[in-house]
Amino acid sequence: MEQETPSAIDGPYPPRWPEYVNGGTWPTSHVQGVAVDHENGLAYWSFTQMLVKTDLAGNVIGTVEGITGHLGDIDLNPEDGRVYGSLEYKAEEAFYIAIIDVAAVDRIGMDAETDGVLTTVHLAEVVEDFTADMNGDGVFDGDTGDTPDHRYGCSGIDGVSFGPSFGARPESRQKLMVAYGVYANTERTDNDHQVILEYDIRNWQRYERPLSEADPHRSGPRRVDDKYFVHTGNTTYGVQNLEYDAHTGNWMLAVYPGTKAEFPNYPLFMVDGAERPTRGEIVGQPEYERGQLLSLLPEGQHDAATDTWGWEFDASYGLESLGDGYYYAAEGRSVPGEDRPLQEGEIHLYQWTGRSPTPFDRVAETGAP
Ligand SMILES: [Ca+2]
Ligand SMILES: [Ca+2]
Ligand SMILES: [Ca+2]
Repeated sequence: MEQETPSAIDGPYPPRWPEYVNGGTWPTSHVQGVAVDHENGLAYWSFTQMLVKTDLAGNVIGTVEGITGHLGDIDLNPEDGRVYGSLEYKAEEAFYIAIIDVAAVDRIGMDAETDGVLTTVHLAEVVEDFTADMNGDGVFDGDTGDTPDHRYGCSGIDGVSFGPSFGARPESRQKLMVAYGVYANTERTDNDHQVILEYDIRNWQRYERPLSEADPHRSGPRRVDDKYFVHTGNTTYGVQNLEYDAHTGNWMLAVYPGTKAEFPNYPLFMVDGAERPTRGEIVGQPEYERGQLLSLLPEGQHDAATDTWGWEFDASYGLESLGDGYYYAAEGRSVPGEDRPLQEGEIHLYQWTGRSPTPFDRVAETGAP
């Protein structure tokens, strides 16, 4: 009989993924996203102002620090081995995809601007929607949800994931999908969609520039390759984690639940990746508008009044599909530090069940903690 070897890391059973990985405690905001390098047994953690690289035992290999903006969700691009994450500078009206050459991250305390491991590509589409003066009073109200401004309620960007274009075959060219943040606001009807931008990044090298927080650059694609809308009801800051799951073929959208009483306000939504977008009305806009619409996977829980499908599972701090129906979901918390509270991040292993209302089972942890 053949023996399982430890290198069979993605074997279906028993799982070779550690049930638990600790990403450390850091003087930052909470963990925003996690990406795992399947081949090399590495994990990357976005801690809002810092990127942390660990092995799957939780040993810290290096960090990229000094980010004053908001580093959100991240994903690993299997084509070039680099980590791509959303990076916001709202006051400067600058929105980037940060691209981190993680192979070169080999020590704690590397600088995001000066150590040559991080480049940025600016997304003009986000600026247009974020800064839209929707009530036409000649004033853009800035970084607040308490306004009719910001088209679709756009607060910036957070969830990112590589995956096939919606309706395309799973093995087709991988696109970078970037989801909007959306302010919570119960007073308007034009903020009930998740908005996802699609980019083909094959030619992005010409746009990449070092990060300069003092002098934010605008180098990036002028136009988005495609733009999609998913009617979920308003959420609190939009898609926190976006993840394409090759095992089910679904796109997973983890959110902080919305606050509109008329919606079910689920924390997790799914879109069937095999389904083609349809062109139709983006409902609720101040003026009639059409766009590429995605529909929610008709599984899990259903709210008949709003025809909304969704699931019970909190993956707002991180969700990584490992393949073969295994996933890591992140948790984070404030812990006391010497001078100030620190943020601890960790990931736990889950297995797909597809059951409603919670489609994942946590894989039992054999050891501590
Ligand atoms: Ca205005
Ligand atoms: Ca986030
Ligand atoms: Ca992601």
